[in-house]
Amino acid sequence: MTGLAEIAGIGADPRRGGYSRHGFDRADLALREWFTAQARRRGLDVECDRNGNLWAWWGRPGDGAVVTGSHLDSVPGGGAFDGPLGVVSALEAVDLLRERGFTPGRPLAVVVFAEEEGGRFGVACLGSRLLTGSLPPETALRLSDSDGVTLAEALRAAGINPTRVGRDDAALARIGTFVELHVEQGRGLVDLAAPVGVARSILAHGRWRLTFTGEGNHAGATLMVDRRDPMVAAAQVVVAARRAALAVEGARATVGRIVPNPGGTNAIPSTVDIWLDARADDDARTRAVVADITAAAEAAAVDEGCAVTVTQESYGDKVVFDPALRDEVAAALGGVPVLPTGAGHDAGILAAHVPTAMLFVRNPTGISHAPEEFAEPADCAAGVAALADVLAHLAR
Ligand code: HGY
Ligand code: MN
Ligand code: MN
Ligand code: MN
Repeated sequence: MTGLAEIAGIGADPRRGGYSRHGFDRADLALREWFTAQARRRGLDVECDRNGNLWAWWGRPGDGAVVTGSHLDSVPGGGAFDGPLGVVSALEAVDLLRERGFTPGRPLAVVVFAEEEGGRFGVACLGSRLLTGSLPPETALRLSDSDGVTLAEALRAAGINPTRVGRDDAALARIGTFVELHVEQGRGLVDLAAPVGVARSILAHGRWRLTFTGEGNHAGATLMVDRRDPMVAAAQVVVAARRAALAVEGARATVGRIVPNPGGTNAIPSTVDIWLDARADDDARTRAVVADITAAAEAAAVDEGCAVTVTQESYGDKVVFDPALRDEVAAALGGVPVLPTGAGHDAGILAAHVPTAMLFVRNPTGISHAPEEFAEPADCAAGVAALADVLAHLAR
């Protein structure tokens, strides 16, 4: 796709592989500039809302609009499609509708939500959570990145006034229907032999930080029996996460990030932060998995003479997309498959406020949040055509 090729050089991460593009960092700001230029080139009016989300309007902005889009940020070392495919497809769908001579009967906008992955400030879907009021602005503004830069500072540096961040009823009222196109992040559409599908639901999911505190000391001079090593306790969490998720049908638990302090090879750490991502089919199952892992963490801390604190950093209950809209969209596409997903999306946040639907494009690798994430050009084109059909149907 032309749009993906245009941004291929932005935020490439030679060390990790793939892309590292995080909210309001240098790569993200370049991507936001690229989007603004692309939208203006198409004669769309671009604005940045109070929460750093970008909107490009086809026609006059107004209430009850048909809105489509996704995000441009990535996980550390992520793929090229998660997020950007939805943004690029939205712009290309506008082109296609114009080629077809279509004029929207309702306002239509393309949106780019800020920091969807939480790769910099830790909270996923930051822009959509702030917009809908599901994250208090005072909590958000205090979030900081690994260099200690707060969200408030990052926003200010990007020219966004942090004192205006928070629930934006006017912006929300303008969304009549939201449709997000996204690369599929599993093998659902491969198994169904379909290039495009419609989302049914999103697993309940959240992130927790466990901080173990022990005693920093010398790796050579400290006898094994004298240690209070928080890394040993943290290691039990990795094993407990696997065991706890396997005990609950459909649950998933992942430790993808561990940060020891001070982080020297020849030093027993004084503290270890370890992040848990847990998901399951409903709130009760997810909470049960996390309770099980928390109990294991506490027992491991006691065994090692350490302390542990557990902090929920973000959470979203199970999302079931609007069944009437879902069926309408699937029917408008000639009866494409409807499938669930284990991945979170801004669409999942918006679904609690406005009728929301998602389109998935087949991913032959079944891999996501990794450089191998992929979609065939023909399937991307099918996604654009499907999105254009859906937008034409909704904005007729
Ligand atoms: O982590 C997720 O599920 C999403 O891709 N942000
Ligand atoms: Mn993602
Ligand atoms: Mn995504
Ligand atoms: Mn020494």
